[in-house]
Amino acid sequence: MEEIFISFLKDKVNLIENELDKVISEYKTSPLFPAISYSLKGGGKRIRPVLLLASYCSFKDDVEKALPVSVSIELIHTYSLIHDDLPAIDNADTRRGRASLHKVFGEDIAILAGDALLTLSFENLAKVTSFNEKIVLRCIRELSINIGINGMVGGQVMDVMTTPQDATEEVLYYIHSKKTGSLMKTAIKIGGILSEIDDEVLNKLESFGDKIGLTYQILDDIEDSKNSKEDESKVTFPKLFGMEKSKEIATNLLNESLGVIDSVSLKNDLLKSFVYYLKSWLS
Ligand code: GRG
Repeated sequence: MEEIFISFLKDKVNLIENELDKVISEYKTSPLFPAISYSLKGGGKRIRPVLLLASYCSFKDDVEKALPVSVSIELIHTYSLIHDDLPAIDNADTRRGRASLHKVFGEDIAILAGDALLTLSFENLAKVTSFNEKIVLRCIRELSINIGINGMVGGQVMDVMTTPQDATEEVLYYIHSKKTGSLMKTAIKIGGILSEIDDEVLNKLESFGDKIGLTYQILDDIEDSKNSKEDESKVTFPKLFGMEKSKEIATNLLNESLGVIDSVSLKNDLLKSFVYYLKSWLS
C-alpha cells in the first residue's frame, strides 16, 4: 500500500524543486541568495509540500494548480530547520549530512536567511493567482495561525523551556503536536481548503493531520534513539515511555488516522498510503 505514496512522492519532487527555484530566482542578485539556495537545496524529502498535493489530489485532478501553494509550506519548513539548528536552540553542526547553514555562512546570515524564508513563504502565497483571493486568504490565515505563537513556534518555545526531568506526558504531547505536527496538519488541511470541500470533511482532514503530524515526530524520536542521536537536554517519547511503548503509541495513532481517513470519500488511496509509508518506518 505504501508504494502509492512513494511513487507520488518521486513523481512530484522535481515539480516542487523547480517551483522553489522559480520562487527564489527573483532574488538571484541578493547577497542572501547563496545561503537561501544552500538550505533549500539540501536534499530534503519534501514530505510536507507533497502531503499538500496528495491532499489536494484526493479531491481534484489538476495538481499543477496547487503547486505554487505547496512550496510555501517547504519555505516554512526550511526556515524552521535553519533556526532550530542555531547555537541558541539545538546547536546542530550538521543537517541532512552536510554542515548546517550557520556553520557555512555564520549565525547572523543564518538568522536572516530563516527570517527571509518565513517572509518569502507569505509573499509567495499572496502572489498565487491559480485560486481566488478568498481561498488564498483562507490559506494564509490557516498557515499563519498554525506556525505561530500557539502552533509551531509555541511548540518550540515549550521544547526549549522543558527539561527531561520536569516533562509530563501532557507537555510532551503538546511539544510534538505543535512543533512538528502543526505544519504537517496545515499542509493537509490547505489541500482541502484549495479543493473547496465542506467543513465536515475539512475537520476530518484536520483530525487526520493532527494524528500523522504527531506520529511523524514520535517516529523521528524513535529513529534518533535507535541511532543514539538523542539530545540529552530534550524530552522525547522513548525517554518518557520507553521504546516499545513509543512504538505502540505511534502504531495506535496511525491506526486511528486510518479510521478517520476511511470515513471520508476520496478519489484515491494517496493519504491512506502515506499512513502505510509511516507504518513501514516502524518495522
Ligand atoms: C522561531 C527561533 C525560531 C525557531 C523556530 C519552530 C522551529 C524553530 C523549529 C521547528 C521544530 C523542528 C525543526 C522540528 C523537527 C521536525 C522534524 C522531524 C524535522 C525533520 O523533518 P524531515 O525528516 O526533514 O521531513 P527533511 O530533511 O526531509 O526536509
